[in-house]
Amino acid sequence: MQFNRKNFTNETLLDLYKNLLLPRMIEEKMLLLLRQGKISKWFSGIGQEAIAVGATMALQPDEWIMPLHRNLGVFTSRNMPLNKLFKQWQGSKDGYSKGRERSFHFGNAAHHICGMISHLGPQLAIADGVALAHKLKEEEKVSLAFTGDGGTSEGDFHEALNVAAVWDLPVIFVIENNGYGLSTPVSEQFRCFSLADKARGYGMEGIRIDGNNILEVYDTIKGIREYCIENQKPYLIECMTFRMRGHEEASGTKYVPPHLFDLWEQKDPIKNYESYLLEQGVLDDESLTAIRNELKEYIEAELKTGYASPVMVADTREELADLYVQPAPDKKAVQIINNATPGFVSAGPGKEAARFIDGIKDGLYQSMQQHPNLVLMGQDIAEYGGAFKITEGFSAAFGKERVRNTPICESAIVGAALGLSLEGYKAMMEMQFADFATVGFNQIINNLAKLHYRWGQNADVVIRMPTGGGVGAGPFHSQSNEAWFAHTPGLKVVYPSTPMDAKGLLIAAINDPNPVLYFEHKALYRSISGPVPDAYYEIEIGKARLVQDGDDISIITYGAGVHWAMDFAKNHPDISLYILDLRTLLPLDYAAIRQAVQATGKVLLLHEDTLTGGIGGEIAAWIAENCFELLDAPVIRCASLDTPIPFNIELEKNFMAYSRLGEAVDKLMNY
Ligand SMILES: Cc1ncc(C[n+]2csc(CCOP(=O)(O)OP(=O)(O)O)c2C)c(N)n1
Repeated sequence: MQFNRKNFTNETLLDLYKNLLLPRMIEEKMLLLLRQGKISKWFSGIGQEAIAVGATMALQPDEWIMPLHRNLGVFTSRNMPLNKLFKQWQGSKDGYSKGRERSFHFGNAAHHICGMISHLGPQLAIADGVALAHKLKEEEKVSLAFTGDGGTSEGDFHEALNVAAVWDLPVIFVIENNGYGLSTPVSEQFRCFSLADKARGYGMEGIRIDGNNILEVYDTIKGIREYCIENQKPYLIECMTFRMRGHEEASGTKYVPPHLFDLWEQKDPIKNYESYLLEQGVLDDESLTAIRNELKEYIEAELKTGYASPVMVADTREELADLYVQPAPDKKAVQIINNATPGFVSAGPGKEAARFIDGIKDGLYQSMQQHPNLVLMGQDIAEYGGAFKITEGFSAAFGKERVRNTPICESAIVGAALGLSLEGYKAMMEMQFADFATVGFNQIINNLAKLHYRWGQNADVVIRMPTGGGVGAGPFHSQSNEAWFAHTPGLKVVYPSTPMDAKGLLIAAINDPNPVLYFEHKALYRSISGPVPDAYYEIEIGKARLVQDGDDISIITYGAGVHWAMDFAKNHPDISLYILDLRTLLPLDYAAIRQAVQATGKVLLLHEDTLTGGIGGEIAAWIAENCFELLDAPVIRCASLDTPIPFNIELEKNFMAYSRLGEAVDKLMNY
């Protein structure tokens, strides 16, 4: 192995050596403890340490790194205390994730390390968001994300690199090519000769280097860091290496031809560098022994502290409370409108008859004025104004840096939104249609939703979801998919039905530092209107609205359902309907639901979403469990047919819940 010390001082060379040796020595110890059952899973990075260590040392300590499961060297080179790391690996309460996450699936903002989720590829786009934040703040910083050779086959790799290239982001993508996925060799993973060649396809620079040569890794990444900052461009680095152990300790290495271990043993990053330093006279036998002893002592002392963790006692209240970050107490200069009384709150000096779409637009516009750190992202949202023209005029008013057209890559944009949030931005993403959330699903469900619970970091992200049918748009532009998200702990799901709520709930969603999915029914955009105050105000998330009082039946609904119920009431003055608009689906307003049950003793749950697994089933179960004594009839659900939503207008009408509303009301009335 050829080393080139360039003009690095002895101190730098030694510093690199110590940082390289530490994760190896920790791992050797952990492998022992693993056999003793003291820790559970372990993903070995033995043989690959030069990449994690070299990359981390080449960056500034306040630049974000998105590591993976084999990157112990990132954590140690960022000087995370081993005792706490050890607590993390044991699943202790005082580890980095309060015992909620395993091995390396955690991050820590103080160390600028973003924790991975198991799915590997999602790390890459988060780095895009962080780099975008640096770009917007005109900071001289990069972000750096890791992937394995296997991970490069994921769509997330493609999306993240493409966005970084298109947006000229200073982000470094590091591929650790160790020849295998879990057991799958690279010959069964991709067809290109070199993964670095992929860079050219995205319009960025790429390079392949020896990942076992610490000086080469360190020096290359230092140089690339400067390039990325100076040129405001991303860079792809393929580091050739080899994994000397199995995918994880239980999986073995039978699939690897033995001669490869012999070959790569010769290329061991630590042994080779050690020999070089001895040869150069930077190290001698004595100093070598002293360093090893020093690290050994450090490890033993830290483990002793690490063992001294309190016994885990589960506290359900704390488990639930940690789903969300609490908003900062100084936040509330904003007026909160909470109309628990029937009808609308007075419109104030604002518009008397604004359309639903105007409410959304108003809320978004005022939020952009209130929060200079709010960035909007979505397909065609800049000059074109978005598919529904909600952001029309925004790019002229706030600039294209803050109102960003995106390539068609929902997953990367949700990831980028999270990255922006890590750097103190607020991000709003417009899904062009709620249906397309499927291709950003993983980032929403597994990253945004679980982040705070997993390692205490919030995701200050709103995703706007133009949803619903009634517009003859067929199965992929009409779905009601709110139940997917209402089922996911850690998200908030809001769904306004009036222009006034549309504005106030959007403002509240943007002010909320947690991830919020904001559903906006497309058929309501221009078909309904109502009062919208000019003021910058919030409608409180988690509070339902009593639309009208009544004695016969309580309809609990949301979105378009509210208007169906109101129309039905108008057309059937002989039936006295109590109508409750949920407004928020996660968390539900159980007090208001209980009141609705109490009011009439007969409950009809109405929603446009399909029946099976819809939110109505959940509420029905809650009522049965908690309000049984208040019921005079079984809870009835009126929902859309359990089919995809059809295109033909007659078929669509037949699909829709409203076509069976009269039937459902009759059934309850006659009970
Ligand atoms: C989306 C997804 N699919 C499959 C897996 C299971 N899995 C975990 S690691 C791994 C291999 C990853 O290979 P590579 O990216 O080359 O990284 P390495 O483990 O070799 O460092 C697989 C298949 C996963 N975690 N996520």
